[in-house]
Amino acid sequence: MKRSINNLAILGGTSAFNEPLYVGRPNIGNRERLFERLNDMLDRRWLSNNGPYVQQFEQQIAKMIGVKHCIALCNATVALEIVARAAGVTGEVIIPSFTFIATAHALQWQQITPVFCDVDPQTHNIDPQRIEAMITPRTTAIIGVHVWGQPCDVVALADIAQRHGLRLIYDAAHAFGCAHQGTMIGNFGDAEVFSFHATKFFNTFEGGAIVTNDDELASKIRLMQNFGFVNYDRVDYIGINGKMSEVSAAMGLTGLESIQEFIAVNYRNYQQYQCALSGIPGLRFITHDQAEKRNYQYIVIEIEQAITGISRDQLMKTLWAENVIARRYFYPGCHRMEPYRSYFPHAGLLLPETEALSQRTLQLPTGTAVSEQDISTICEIVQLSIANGAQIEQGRSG
Ligand code: T4K
Repeated sequence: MKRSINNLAILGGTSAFNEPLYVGRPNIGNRERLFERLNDMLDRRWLSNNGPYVQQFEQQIAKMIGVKHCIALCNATVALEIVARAAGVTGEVIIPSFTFIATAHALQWQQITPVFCDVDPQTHNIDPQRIEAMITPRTTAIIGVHVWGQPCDVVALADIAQRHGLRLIYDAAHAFGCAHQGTMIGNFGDAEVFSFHATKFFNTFEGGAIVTNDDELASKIRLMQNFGFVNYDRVDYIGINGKMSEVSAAMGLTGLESIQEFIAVNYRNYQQYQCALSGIPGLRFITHDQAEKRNYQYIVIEIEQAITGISRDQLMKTLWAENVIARRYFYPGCHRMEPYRSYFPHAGLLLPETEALSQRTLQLPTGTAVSEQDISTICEIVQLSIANGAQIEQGRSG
């Protein structure tokens, strides 16, 4: 229990947790089912290259999303690269800077220039009103990112893409299992990309998928992820090795059997955090539309130092001292990381909301590895830190 500021570890008290509590601890499904699958896989000696588990996994995801094609891949970063190439994307692509660096790197890795667009401070997603000013003759696509699983303004983005003849792709790394007005994420734009990395609420160790309703795009992607091979002796495109392994698909099939349970735990945690942290002046708790399907995999708060007296970074240090490894995704914004900061040293001038947002957001631990008691303690630390913000900033206990 942290009832007094003197108990805070940053001011000399004992850490609230003996072991670190992480953002993104993997959810693990039924181990016996996983081991059964792995045994079958070893018995049949089919470990990769479009094996039976990958095929089942793709079919189950396509069914769950209600989409025509799902191509399972080794991770979402390679998936973004493949989809960009398959969709004929070149030149410049408009993306938010408030995203994981992989969105930008996937483009730059192929000599495509990411052009950073500002975000809507309410939703944290790319602001459609700012996109058109960034379109140049070299622009070939927009990549929207459904940050924290909140869908982008898909109608406005589709309208801009259509009017300017641009490809529209979504980085849906955070949005597996989410929906927009009843339609599952995965059905928007030309294609959408999911991440099944270990830290996502649903994981395949490493993994990702491209989903699309476009037959031609799907068949190109399928060839490209396997070096471009049409058959043993014929290659039609420059391809890469983007394949998902059978081990990953076995984990995925097992995780799919528990996915509702993972979401239910995340939802319960979300409600507990919301209850404890809403109504605190200067703290904004990012809420989700509960009428829509959401995965609740990120607990996100914003800290307004002018009101709380404590900065986001000081609150993060205070939590780390307690062994709560809160994160500040996506600080400082892609445009402030290399190589982009050297390429576009003044990009920040066009990104005021991104710059401000990346100074005030913080993510707290959730998922099946975090207990109700853990969350109570984390919330107590946050409440206590904000109630004594100015003193903690000064390193004093009063
Ligand atoms: N687009 C977006 C919008 C994304 O957010 C991401 C990935 C991508 C694209 C690319 O997807 P992938 O190519 O990865 O499929 C993590 C993840 O590595 C990354 O996948 C994720 N987004 C990003 C938001 O977060 P970091 O920088 O937090 O570091 P990481 O993965 O080392 O681990 C974070 C914490 O999780 C660790 O401190 C401990 C804990 N952890 C991690 C692993 C891997 C565990 O407890 N167990 C584990 O097995 O990036």
